[in-house]
Amino acid sequence: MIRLMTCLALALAVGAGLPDARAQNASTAGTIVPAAPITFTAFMQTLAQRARAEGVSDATIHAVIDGLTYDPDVVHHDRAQPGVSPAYAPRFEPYRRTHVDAGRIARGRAIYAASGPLIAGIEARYGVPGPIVLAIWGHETNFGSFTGNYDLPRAIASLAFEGRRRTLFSGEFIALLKMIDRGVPRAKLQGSWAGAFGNPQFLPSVYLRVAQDADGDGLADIWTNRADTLASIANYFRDAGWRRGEPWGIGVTIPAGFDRTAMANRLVSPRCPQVFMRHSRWRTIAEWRAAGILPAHAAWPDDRMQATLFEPDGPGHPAWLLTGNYRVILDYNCSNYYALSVGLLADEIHH
Ligand SMILES: [Ca+2]
Repeated sequence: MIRLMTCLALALAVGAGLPDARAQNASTAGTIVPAAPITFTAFMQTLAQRARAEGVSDATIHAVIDGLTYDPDVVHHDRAQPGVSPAYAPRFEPYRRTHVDAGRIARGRAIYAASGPLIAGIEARYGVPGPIVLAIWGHETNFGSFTGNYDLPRAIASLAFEGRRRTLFSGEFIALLKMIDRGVPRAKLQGSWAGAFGNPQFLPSVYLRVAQDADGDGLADIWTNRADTLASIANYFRDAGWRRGEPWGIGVTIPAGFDRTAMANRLVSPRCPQVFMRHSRWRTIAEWRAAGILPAHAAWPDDRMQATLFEPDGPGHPAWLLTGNYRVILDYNCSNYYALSVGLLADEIHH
């Protein structure tokens, strides 16, 4: 899923009647929300109006919005999301054990072996390695084992109405209506409480932007069709800047006495700062070699490639040099452990 880990959960009163105090707070923060309380039904009419202005058909608008109700369960989940604390960094190793596990590796390898021509075609067309695409599928839904059973229009409308991320989810609701206009059957629109759906857990706007109809039957079916699913993930990666033929990263060993302070990154990223602050500054592979770093298993990539050093569990534990392609995995889901574990699962599938 393209998880939208916005940071600080606001301390808000619970209740389905909503907006007032929250709308005021959001207004002062510059978010576009109505100043006065508004009912769910009235709010849906504002979305209907916007959808109509953006060219969504009346038939779709009525079919989805008429009778749609607010789902307090979705908002309950949203509020239970943990905030991100810079001081709290759990260890990577337990995460790796549960995400790069024997079951996922075996299933990934089996699909890889059984889908040779399909994966070769996708690699040629999009320039993204099949194992990376499979590792995303494995992480998002365990290869389609769990894709979510919330009704998407209801979940997304409820998140939009609730107001914490109203601008985001209002846009996603309109995108969802456009999906129906584009021919996606209403019955397909099931997903997570957070509005992500299908094998790759896309949000509606992502579906509209990158989903692919690889088998040519007229529907980009990321729910049940393997070719469409894999091509859609690969297209996401190509779109996000994956560089053909380059690795995501490489496991390395660090020499005794290595000066980590000299390599510390002092830039603060505007996007996902807590994720990027854990990486060193960028150096070429040649520079890392010159500093005495050695590959742990694989051969060195091209000397001119840029990479950052990441030691998730600190000195004396496994270390990786991460390339620009690692940043593309972070674009899919901005979490170091997710991205590292996707890369490591891909390596296992490729073996
Ligand atoms: Ca298709």
